[in-house]
Amino acid sequence: MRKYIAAAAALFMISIAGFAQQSYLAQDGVAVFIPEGFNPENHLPSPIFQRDLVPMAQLPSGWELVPRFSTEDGKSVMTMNVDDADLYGTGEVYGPLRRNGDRNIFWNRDNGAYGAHEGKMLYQTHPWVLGLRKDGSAFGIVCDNTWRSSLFCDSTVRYESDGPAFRVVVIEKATVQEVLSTMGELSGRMELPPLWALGYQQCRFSYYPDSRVKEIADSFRERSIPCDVIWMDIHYMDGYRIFTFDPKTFPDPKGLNDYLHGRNFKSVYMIDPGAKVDSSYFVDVQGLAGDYFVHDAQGRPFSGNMWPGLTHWPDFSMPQVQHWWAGLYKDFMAQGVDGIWNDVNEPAVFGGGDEMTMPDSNIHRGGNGRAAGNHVRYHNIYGYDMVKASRMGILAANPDKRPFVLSRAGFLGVQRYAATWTGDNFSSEDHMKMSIPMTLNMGLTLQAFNGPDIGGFLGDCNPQLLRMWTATGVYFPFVRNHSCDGTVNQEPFAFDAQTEDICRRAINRRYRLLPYIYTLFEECSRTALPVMRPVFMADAKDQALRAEQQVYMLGEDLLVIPCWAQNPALPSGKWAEFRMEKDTDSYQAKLMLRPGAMITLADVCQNTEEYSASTLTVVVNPDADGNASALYYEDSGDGFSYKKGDFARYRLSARVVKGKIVNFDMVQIEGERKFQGPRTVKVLLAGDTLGGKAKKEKVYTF
Ligand code: NBV
Repeated sequence: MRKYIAAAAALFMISIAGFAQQSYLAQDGVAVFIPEGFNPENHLPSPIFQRDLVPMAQLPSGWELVPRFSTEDGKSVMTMNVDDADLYGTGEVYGPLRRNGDRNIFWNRDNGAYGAHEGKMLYQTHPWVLGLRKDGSAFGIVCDNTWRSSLFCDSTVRYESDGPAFRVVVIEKATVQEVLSTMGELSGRMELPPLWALGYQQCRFSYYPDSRVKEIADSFRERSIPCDVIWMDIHYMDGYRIFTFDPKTFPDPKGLNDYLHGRNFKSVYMIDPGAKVDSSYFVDVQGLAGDYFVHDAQGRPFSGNMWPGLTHWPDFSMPQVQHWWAGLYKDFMAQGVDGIWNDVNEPAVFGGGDEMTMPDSNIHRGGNGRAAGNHVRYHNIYGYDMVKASRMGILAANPDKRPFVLSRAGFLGVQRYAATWTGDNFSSEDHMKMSIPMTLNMGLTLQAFNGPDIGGFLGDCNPQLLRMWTATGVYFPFVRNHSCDGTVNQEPFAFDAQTEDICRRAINRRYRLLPYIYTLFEECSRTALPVMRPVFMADAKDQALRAEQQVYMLGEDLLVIPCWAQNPALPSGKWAEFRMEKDTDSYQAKLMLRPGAMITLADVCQNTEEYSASTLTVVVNPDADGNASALYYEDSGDGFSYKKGDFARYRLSARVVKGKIVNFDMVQIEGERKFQGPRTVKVLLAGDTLGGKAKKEKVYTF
């Protein structure tokens, strides 16, 4: 750290009151601004950046975006003039895609139905603004600060913190894509998830006893509705004690997981952060013996109320607690558990004041270069630190498998450790529609792997809503239907036969699209480009696309237009509709393919264990010259051999002359994985309908 301060001082530049005391370039297009009074002990090492942002050079002259720092009413404030740029990102918030004129309050909060603070204070904190100028050039602003804070976006971006002076990092690039990939290099990207995590997932608070879990799983298979994962919410635990199973309702967890595995399902189990205060409970006993729990202002283990009653919360800021917590997963995962769901890790505390959390005066002791601090500093990274330890634990327990962790709370940088979902939404059309800008902005904040509770969590879903939401949501990165205790059942088969058919059709589409979606996830893990993207990314110069939030893109080739979208702004050019099935229904989204693109589909399967790439269907929309191309990625779907070359990236190319496919090729351009052929590839034009005998289909064998 000393090295860092000395080097920064050497590049001292601006001395005008209010502006940064020091500023420098850390790499091309990445500027760091350090205010007067900045004390690295209050902020570093940063949870956002993976490495020190040490000085490389002076800021180039004419550097446009410069923060102004001040102290107002005891708050540390940063303002920055961004003129008429359109603003995005800002993480998880209930509000429009285009963030101009809107605010975020950064204090991770349990916020059912987004009812408190008008949905501006949700479960996660991302002090990150992505800007797009009229000419298509772009920038990113990071306020490298964990303390309670707020953000207001307009022609001036204003960020206020309850903590001490913080540094600001500005990324300047020619495009949004470049800003995101630069930020991905600095902050880290989502790790490639296992293929099964991209399948359809079924959840409820809660499926219990274990016979009900089996019944749900069996229903999917009997009804031929594809599904990969069944989720276990808190009722599986023994009196809400984490890392235990209820002896009455889940007497044989290994047997249950074997049952699910036998039918090609995976299981994900909830683990909350709080441990029940109980002198005969091993987690509490170990936590007290090791002094692992968060302290109150008097230095005693803090206790408050949560599901199990009186509860202690691990102090995840401490390295020894990270290791202890990680170790708890060993025996748990050995029961055949496939994935972990870390909930209520804002942390939520029943009766914990207005914002339902711990007192500000609680103490987190830090370590590994992080100073001890109060809850105002550590609150927003509590969930982040928790899932970091969880990921470490499940990786240690199953070193040959890609970990899957879902977290409710998060902080910028958490994309390295966990996927997230958008918390406790409501079963309403409004929340269904709002899930699009929410998930898009999360993707523009590096948290690509996220999505809402499909069907809505709170309140009763109904057939109409489930049809629309499933048909809208199956293209999201994370696809899970989930609902609250006490609400009506909302599985795809919970209502009537028509609703079931519509949901099945939509979910079938998800499974057919897996080759394309998996290719996008792999791209995201290398480049940080989001899986689900706003349409303005198709054409950054087209101002009409800047606020469009009804329709969205999957990658850069596929446009999704939900059935309810009214007069959406669409990217120009000859995007071609392609029909996924002969007999369809009015709820399915309209899918359109970019000119010059092709999309790779698999046959419908019931789960990713059955997924096969030996028959692919490639849909082509040629450009004006008759050409189309695409990349397609495959690997073993789990494990880490892909990091050692066991993958294959193919370049697909096609040529269309006078409406006929005259040439198609599939060439491996990277990786050592060889497909155990032969592989059949059906190639057809976007105008043809899949599922029937396509008129102009050609079949190739590789
Ligand atoms: O564990 C129960 C729920 C869970 O189903 C939901 O998804 C979380 O967001 N959990 C919150 C605890 C409180 C729910 C009222």
